[in-house]
Amino acid sequence: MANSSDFQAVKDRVFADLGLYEQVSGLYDGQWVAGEGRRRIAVHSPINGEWLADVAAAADEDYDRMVERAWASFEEWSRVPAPKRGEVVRAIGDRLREYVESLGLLVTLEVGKTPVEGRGEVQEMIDIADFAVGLSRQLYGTTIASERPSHRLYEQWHPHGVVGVITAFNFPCAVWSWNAFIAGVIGNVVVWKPSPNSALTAIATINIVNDVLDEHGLPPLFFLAVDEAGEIGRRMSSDRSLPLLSFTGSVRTGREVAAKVGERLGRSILELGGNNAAIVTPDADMEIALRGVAFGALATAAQRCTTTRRLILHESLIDSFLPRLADAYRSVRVGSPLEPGVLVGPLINRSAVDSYSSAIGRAESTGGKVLVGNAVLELPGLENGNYVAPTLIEGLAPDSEIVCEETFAPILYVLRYSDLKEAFAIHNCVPQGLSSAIFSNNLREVEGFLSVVGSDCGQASVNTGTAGAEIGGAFGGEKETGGGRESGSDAWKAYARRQTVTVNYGAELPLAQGVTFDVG
Ligand code: UN1
Repeated sequence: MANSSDFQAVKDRVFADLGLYEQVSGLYDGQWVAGEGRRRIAVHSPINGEWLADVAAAADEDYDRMVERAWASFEEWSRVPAPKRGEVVRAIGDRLREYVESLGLLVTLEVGKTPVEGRGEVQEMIDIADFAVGLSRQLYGTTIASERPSHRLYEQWHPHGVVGVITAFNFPCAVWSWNAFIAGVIGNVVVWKPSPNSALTAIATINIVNDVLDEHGLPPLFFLAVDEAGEIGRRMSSDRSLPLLSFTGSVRTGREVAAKVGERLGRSILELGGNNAAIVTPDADMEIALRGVAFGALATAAQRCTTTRRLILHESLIDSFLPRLADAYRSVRVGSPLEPGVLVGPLINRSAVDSYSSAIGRAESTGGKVLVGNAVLELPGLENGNYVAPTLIEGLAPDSEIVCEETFAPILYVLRYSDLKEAFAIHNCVPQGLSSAIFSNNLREVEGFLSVVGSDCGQASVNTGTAGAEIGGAFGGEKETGGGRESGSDAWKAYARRQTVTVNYGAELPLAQGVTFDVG
C-alpha cells in the first residue's frame, strides 16, 4: 500500500464515506461556516506527505458568537432530563459504530496510526458513549444526616454550562469524546478546539454527531473551532464564560492554560505530559514483560502520553531481557500504517523528527549509548513521510535532563537497578506522573509498587504496559501531568458543580453549631 494510487484510493473511499471534502470548514458555530476569506490550514498525511485537504480556520472574531450560541443551546439542553440526554448519546454511539472503519482509517491517514489503532480510537469513543449512557441514570448525590431537627441536607450536581475542550493530535477524537459525552449527559454544551494536526478527524466526528442531533431535533451541542495560531485556545483559557476548560497537551502549554484559567478562578482539567516507566524484576514472566514493554514503548509510534519512555530493568536481566528487547526493536516493521504487518507508523511531522534526532544527540553527548536505532528513515515511496527507527539508549543517569523530559518519539531509555527501593526512587525521580507499570509475579514487589512509597503516578499497572488504559477508570496523572482526571469512575464530577442543599421543613429555625440569634 506504499504506492500513491492506493493511498489515493483509501483517501477517496474514506472522504466519500464521511462526507468530507478537500476544501472544508473548520468552524462549526451552530452551522458550518463557509471558508471564504479565512486562513487555510493545509493538512498533509504524515504517511507520505500527500496533501489531504485545506481546512478553513476559525478567526478570533468567530469566538464570541460561537460561545454565545453554545450558551443559548445550554438553556434548552440543561432542561432535558439526564436519562433523555443519555438516549441521545446512545444514538451517537450507535452511529459511531457505523463509522468504525472509515473514521478509523481517517485517523490513520491524518495522524498515521495503524488501522487497528485507528479503529481502537473510534471504539474508545463508543465505549465512553456506553459509559455515559449508564451514567445518565446514575448522577447520584449524597444525603447527609442533618444535625438539626426537621432539616434535610443533601448534594446535587448541576452542569457548569459551556465547557471548553482542547485536545492533542495523538488521540484526535477519543479524548474529545471522554470529555464531551460525559459533559453532555450532565447537561453541558461543549466547545472543542482540536489540534490543527488532526483537524479533519475532528470535522468528520462533529459531522457524524450533528446528524444525530438534527434527527433528534436538538440544538447544536458540540461546537468546533479549528485554529492554527493558538488564538482560539488563548481565548478559551481567559474566557470567564467557560467555567471549565479541559486541556490535553504539553506541560509547557498546560502551564500557560492553567495560569490563565487560574487567574480568572475558573476550573481546569489538565492532562499533560507523561514520562512513563516500566519496572521489570527478576520475578517477571519474561514473555509478558517483553510484549508489555514493546507495546507500551512502540504503539502509536510512541506518540501516546502513556508511552513507556523508561525501562527500569533489574541488573540481572541486562544480558537476557535486554538483548531480546533489542531484537524486537530491530525487527519491528516501521512504515506506512496502510501496509499489513507494520506496527510503527510515522511521526506526526518534521518537527517531531527533529525532536527525535535532537534528543538522541543530547543523550549521546551526556553519556548515553545507542543500542539500537538512531536513524531518520527514508522509505521507498514514502520519502515525504516522517519515519524514524525505534531507539534504545542505555547508560544515562536516571535523573539526567534528557531522561526527565518527554520526547514524543520512539526512544526508550534503559536504566538499571539493583534493589527495588532504588527502582522506585528512579521511577519517581522525573517531574511527570502519568502512567507506570511493574512486571513481576512477586506479591511483595507488586504491592510495594502499589503502596504509598511505590509508584507516584495516576495510573499504575501490574503485568501490563503503561499504555492502553480502559475507559472505565479515571484517567490522568500527578505532578507535572497536571492532576486532572477524565473518562470513567467518578471523573464525571469535574464536569458538574456540586450544590449542598439545606432544607428546613420544620416550624422553628434551629441554627447549626448550637448558635442562638434571637432578634426581637
Ligand atoms: C493520550 O495519549 O493522551 O491509555 C491518552 C492509553 C489511551 C489513552 C491515551 N487509552 O494509551
